[in-house]
Amino acid sequence: MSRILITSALPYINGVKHLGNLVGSMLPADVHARFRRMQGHDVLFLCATDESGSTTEIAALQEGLSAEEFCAKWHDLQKGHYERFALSFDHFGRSSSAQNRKLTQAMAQTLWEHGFLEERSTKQVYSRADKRFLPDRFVIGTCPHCGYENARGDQCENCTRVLDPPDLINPRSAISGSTDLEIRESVHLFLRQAMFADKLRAWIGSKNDWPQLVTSIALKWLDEGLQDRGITRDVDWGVPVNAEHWGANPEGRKPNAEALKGKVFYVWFDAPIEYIGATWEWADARAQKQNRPRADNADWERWWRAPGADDVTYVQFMGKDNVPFHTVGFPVTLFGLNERLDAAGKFTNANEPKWKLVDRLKGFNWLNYYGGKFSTSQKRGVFVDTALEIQPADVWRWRLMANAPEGADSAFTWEDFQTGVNSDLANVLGNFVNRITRFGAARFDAKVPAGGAPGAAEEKLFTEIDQRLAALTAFHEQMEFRKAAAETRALWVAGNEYLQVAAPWTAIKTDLDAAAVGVRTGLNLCVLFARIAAPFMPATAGTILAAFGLGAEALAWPNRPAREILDALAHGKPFTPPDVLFKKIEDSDVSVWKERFGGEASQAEAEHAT
Ligand code: B3M
Ligand code: ZN
Repeated sequence: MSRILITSALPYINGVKHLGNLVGSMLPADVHARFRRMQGHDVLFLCATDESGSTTEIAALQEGLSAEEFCAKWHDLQKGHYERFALSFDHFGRSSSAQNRKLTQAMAQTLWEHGFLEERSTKQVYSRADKRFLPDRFVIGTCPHCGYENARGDQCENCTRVLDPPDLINPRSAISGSTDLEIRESVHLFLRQAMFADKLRAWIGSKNDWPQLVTSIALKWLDEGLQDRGITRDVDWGVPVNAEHWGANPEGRKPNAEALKGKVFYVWFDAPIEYIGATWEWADARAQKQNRPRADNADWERWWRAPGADDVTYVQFMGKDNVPFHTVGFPVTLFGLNERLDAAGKFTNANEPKWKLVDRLKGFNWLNYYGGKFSTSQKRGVFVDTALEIQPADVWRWRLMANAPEGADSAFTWEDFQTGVNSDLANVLGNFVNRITRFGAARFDAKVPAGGAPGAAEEKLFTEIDQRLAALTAFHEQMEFRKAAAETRALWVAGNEYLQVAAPWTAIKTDLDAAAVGVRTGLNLCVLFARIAAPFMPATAGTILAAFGLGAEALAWPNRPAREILDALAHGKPFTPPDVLFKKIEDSDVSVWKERFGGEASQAEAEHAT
């Protein structure tokens, strides 16, 4: 047993997330967390809403709420959505928490004192019409790299390049649409990323289990020449810069607190720190349950700081656009806390407990809706609230993970959804459980039959199950989710094939012992199938186990030989056939849903969707 820290990229606070957001980080992180818990590891699984930044301010303006009100409202709504999707976070925090504010400010101070922050006078876009600076997403224009016309000032959604608002061609205000803009000078703090290029390259080079998608994005950033990044902004909403408390840097200079007054940290500076902030929030919440006012620092530092955290494996999940911030931005923050510049400007060890960096990083491509993007504005595609109005969470979880955009972008279509759900769930898993439990109830008095001994059909089954379980375990450990789903299904199929051969319904006419072995093996297969389904479909797993009087304690990952697994239920143990597990999706459902959520988009629509 080891300790595993799992984080999912933090969803932006604004609005309801779509299924592509879900399958690109939170859902696979949950599947992995559940799998690791079942293996008996000590898992801490965290997420939070990402609340700082221009996106929040813009969305709050549109809803006529203050940023605080907006965040409070949407945090609760999002938390509810994820609970209904059975995402098993140990804590779902907020990047605006007091804990994260303290951490962000303290870390910035340390980075300054270690010599890794610099003040620079910068050119910012100022809107005369809006009477304010327009950082990041407050400016929209044409991407100078790929020509995409709706690029936002912080990052081009089309080519994923990181931008600076003055880079945009034909800029306009995202608040008013005004093009009456000017460039003004403003002092900002810059994180001196460029000097970490060699350290980053060596660190990334040491990660030989990272997927190629992740490594190539990270190296592309380094190859393009790492830029220092501005980590402060001229806006009101966010973590305030409190430079008046900071000490001198290695050159003996204090920051110009006056010039930095009223600014906040950039969202991508404080958001990853919330992974640590959420750990602190979790520790505080737990302390309160134990009637302590707050946690000791050691309670959360044991997940993050050496030497206490040396046995922790830290795994991050995210969509591909987030990869640079996790392979370059956040690691530089942590490097900069762990080391310092000496007076001569050389790296030296900072004599503090070291912060832990990510060990394994899983990135995802995009899930598209038919040929185009999911689009909030055009109401195309399925969002996490409405999805649950038409199908249970487990069905979505299964289908999304079986079709996860892992090696490449993938597309959601209602036709695939129907085929996948009907064949994998209704016909294969659902039908198996239904058939064997009903037959067993009718002919063996709803008790696990005794009698008989495994024969040739069972021996063949044991061999196949042993091989496939080993493969499935490895796929989960490697976080190869499509392969894990395919192998899970292959195990269910193997069970169906076995029942065809063992055919207890035929055997019972001539050989009661053979029928007993077939039913007993089949019932034990139900339990096994529930356990391997559990990371994907926790509710269904619970329903199947409950049919055998088993609770959550039975949710251990199967790691014994099939011969034992498939004779584990006590002979004579009563069971109750569950109701039909999955309802078939009809063609008529598909037409209704296509009408409601949109179907194949025209080329023009697909190109303009955002
Ligand atoms: N909120 C971006 C996103 O949801 C961002 C992730 C932050 S992770 C620290 O795509
Ligand atoms: Zn672009």
